[in-house]
Amino acid sequence: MDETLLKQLTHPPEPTLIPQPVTQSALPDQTFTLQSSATVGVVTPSEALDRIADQLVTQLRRSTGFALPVEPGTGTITLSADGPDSLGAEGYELRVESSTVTVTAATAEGLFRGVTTLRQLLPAKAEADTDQAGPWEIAGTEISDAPRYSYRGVMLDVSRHFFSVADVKRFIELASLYKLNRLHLHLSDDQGWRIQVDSWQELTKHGGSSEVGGGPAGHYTKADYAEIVMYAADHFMTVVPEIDTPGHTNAALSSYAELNADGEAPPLYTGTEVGFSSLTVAKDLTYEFLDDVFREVAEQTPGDVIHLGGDEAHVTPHSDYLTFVPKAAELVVKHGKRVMGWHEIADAELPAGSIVQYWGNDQAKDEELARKGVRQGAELVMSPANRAYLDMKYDEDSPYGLAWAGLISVEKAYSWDPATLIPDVPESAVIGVEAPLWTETLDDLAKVEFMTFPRLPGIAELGWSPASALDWETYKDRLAAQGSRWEALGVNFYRAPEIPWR
Ligand code: TNX
Repeated sequence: MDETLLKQLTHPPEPTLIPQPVTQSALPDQTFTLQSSATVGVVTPSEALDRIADQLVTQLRRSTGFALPVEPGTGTITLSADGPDSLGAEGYELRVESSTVTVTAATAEGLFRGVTTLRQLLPAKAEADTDQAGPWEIAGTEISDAPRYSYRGVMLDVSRHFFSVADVKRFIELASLYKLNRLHLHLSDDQGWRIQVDSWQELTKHGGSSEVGGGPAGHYTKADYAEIVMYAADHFMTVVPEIDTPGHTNAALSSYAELNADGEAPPLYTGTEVGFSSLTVAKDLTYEFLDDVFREVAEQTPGDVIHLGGDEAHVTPHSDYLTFVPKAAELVVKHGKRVMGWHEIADAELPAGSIVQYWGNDQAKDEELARKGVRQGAELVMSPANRAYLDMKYDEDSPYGLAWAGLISVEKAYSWDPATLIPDVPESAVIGVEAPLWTETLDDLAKVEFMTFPRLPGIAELGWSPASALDWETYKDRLAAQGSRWEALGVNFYRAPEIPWR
């Protein structure tokens, strides 16, 4: 038999990683096979490293049935966070040889990213939760990797429809498989208030009782939120909580009559219109309210950012809006956090260290607001609605989703460069990307998964991989290989016809 053909037949298929690593080369004559006798070694164990090892073996024990003991020092698979600082906070090196696998990083976070890569190198059935037959082969390879951007996020709107802690945890698990590191939770909107605030208890008692379509709704207690924050941290994702202001506030206004200009509480709202509500900019109580809310949210949030919304304040007079944003922002800063907001906030004066989230649709006025933010010294996170919005339909036949920003195919979601999308923005101003998932039309996790997969991995790659690695033709082949992983994980993904699924 011809030698290359023999090699193709005996060698496992080429690795198909998402996001594409910075460098990867094959070690052609080496194939690693995970055996029942394998061990996982942790060099210089610590709580964080032990947890990473534990997450890995917990999954691999399920699918392989192997014992996979975790031991200090080197093992068949060795995890080390003693690597050089030159790898950066999230960088790692991974080497797969005939008899060993080594993942090296400078930090626990970097090690976690490397282990994420290792999981993708294993056969897809390694992600299953029941015993599978081997062999568990990985083609020899050498990888050196680090992210392009520090902010790689996904947003879940838990206000329009409420999602349980278990749902959010599953969402975290799936997002972290693609090296995302921020979970933005849209915790309040017209349709529902979702986070407990002890000093304003009606927010959840009353304001948490509604959602789009009048379904069961709900809210997170402080214990629930702490559980989400910790689970995210265990997956090296930082929670960015959003309290949307001054618009998108009907649930709060309905909970407290005194927050309204006329002192009358509007009814709860279960529709899907936007832009009809506003906090009362001239009332002192508005800022006492936000002081309490931001303080309690800040206390429970280890991350350094609070998102104050700021979008679509259509019934707030613009001069009021320009008064409101700096005052609200000052309260966020007072409680020790950086301000993040949708790009409308850039028209107002922003405190140092602010982050502007661009959600425009190629319109000049939105791009100009992003530039105005940058001129003030703000950093930019890119969430262009016509590319990164996971709630837009894929095509006309999509069973749910919206279409106001257009139809977003898998190719369209992937084919843009965060650094150059907005003209005349210096590259250094862009700190990353985020894919928002609004849930007006999504009332369960299966629908959330359908809109998220397969588009989210593309946004994750835009956030991680170097611009030179971004290429739709090769990406769609790599994406095709993820399908069997999602089958093993039970993900309800959309089998988009543009992807050559295997
Ligand atoms: C616009 S994007 C909104 C949300 C909607 C979304 C639906 C943004 C900052 N505001 O209130 O849910 O469109 O796609």
